[in-house]
Amino acid sequence: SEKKIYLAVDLGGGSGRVLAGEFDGQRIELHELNRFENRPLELPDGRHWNLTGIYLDILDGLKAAAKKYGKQPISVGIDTWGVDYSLLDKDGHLLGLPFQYRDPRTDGMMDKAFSIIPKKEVYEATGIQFMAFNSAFQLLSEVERNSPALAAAEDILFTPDLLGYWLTGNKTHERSIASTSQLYNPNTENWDYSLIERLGLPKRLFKEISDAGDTLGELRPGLKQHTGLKKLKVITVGGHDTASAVAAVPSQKATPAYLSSGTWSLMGLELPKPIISEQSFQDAFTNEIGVNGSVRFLKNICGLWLIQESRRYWLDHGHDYSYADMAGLASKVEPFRSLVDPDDPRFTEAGRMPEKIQDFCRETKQQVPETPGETIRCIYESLALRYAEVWAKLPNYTDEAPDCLHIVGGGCQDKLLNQFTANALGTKVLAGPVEATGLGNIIAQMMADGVITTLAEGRKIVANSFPITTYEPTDTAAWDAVKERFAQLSS
Ligand code: LRH
Repeated sequence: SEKKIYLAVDLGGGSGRVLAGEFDGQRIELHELNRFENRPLELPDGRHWNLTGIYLDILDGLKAAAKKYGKQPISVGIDTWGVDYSLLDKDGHLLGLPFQYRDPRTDGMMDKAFSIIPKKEVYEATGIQFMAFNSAFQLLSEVERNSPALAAAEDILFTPDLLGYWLTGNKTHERSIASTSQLYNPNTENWDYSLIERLGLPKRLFKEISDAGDTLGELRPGLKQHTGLKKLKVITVGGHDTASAVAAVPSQKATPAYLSSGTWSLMGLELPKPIISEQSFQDAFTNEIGVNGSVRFLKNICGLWLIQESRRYWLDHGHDYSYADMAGLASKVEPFRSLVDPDDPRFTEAGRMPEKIQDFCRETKQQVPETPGETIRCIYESLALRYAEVWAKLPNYTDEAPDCLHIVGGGCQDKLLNQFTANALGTKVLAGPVEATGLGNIIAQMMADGVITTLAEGRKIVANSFPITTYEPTDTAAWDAVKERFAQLSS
């Protein structure tokens, strides 16, 4: 019988891709139709996303789909990084290029927000970990500077919603991406209008929320012509990339433990209901919404951003290291020479990464990493130790204490980091699939198409379709011995 073809647009902070998933009734095979860099735009007014360029890259991917599959593709879904949004006027015109979450316009905005509404209350309403770049604080910065765009706006569309609008002409807020805003209440399952009003944000922007699996619309007629696709449904999927990644975690457990590894490391549990408690507040856990109504109870950890930015720095200084080169250099360095707190705020901003790591080590009276190998080893070990800290807290939030960690996403190709993670956790690590985000995007479309009915079925198909590599912990005593030293760094 004919295969069913689903298309996935998956945009990460560093790169984007358009994928085709071919489903033969048992297994999914993935094909890459287009892959492109997502390069930040530095303009006089700040850091933006080049979304119109990305839109053209997406159309190129759709063209490639038409060429490869003719009339076959059933639908497409779009997922992107979280929190960023675009403002549109009453006629659907874009009011300026969207800002990037790493733009410093949010400096001081959390404190400003907490002077209006106590921190604890914001957490009780949203269950979201406080990150300076959450949409709530980006929007507050627009209020503070009397942004003309905000005054003229009739709609706010998060990145996957904006691209969906450009493809179909229809606007929506998809739930998983809405939940990254820190304006969504996971208990009432709606926008928190009281929070929105108290922050002085225009209530009119926040409209009806749709769910993964809903149909957004058909590809606009002009785009059918342009791409050569005769028909194509656009489905709202887990629009937040992390929601899509978690949807494809190849586990059959009720509350699987995962690490979605890319620019960020998102580590946590999938839970049936939000947990917003004194303890989750103290531990700073987030409750984002998953596909199929689940809750992604997780922590944002600064992830491979540390590596990506170091690589970019060395490239600017004339050295082009591949990821394999970097792992090779790191493996030759003596263990636990220098450690950093990966979540130290200085690392969030772009630039000077190896120098900032040196500064941190100097200030904390450690050996200062001088070579790329020493720097990379420091990053890997520090990340693994941070994962272990978060891991240790997870059993407090589930009856089914996790006995293995699934690492999914691009970062799971990093064998040395996988092994370090198993060692630091003292637990088995299962690595794969690499393209979990694209697969979770496709699973939501398969549910919309009626070929599967539950997430569990989708996960089984993923597990049957892609290799998973197991890492058993080794050397755990040596890792346990540095945990105290590491804990001192993050106070
Ligand atoms: C990962 C991610 C993460 C968000 C961050 C802004 O790509 O979506 O879940 O917190 O980007």
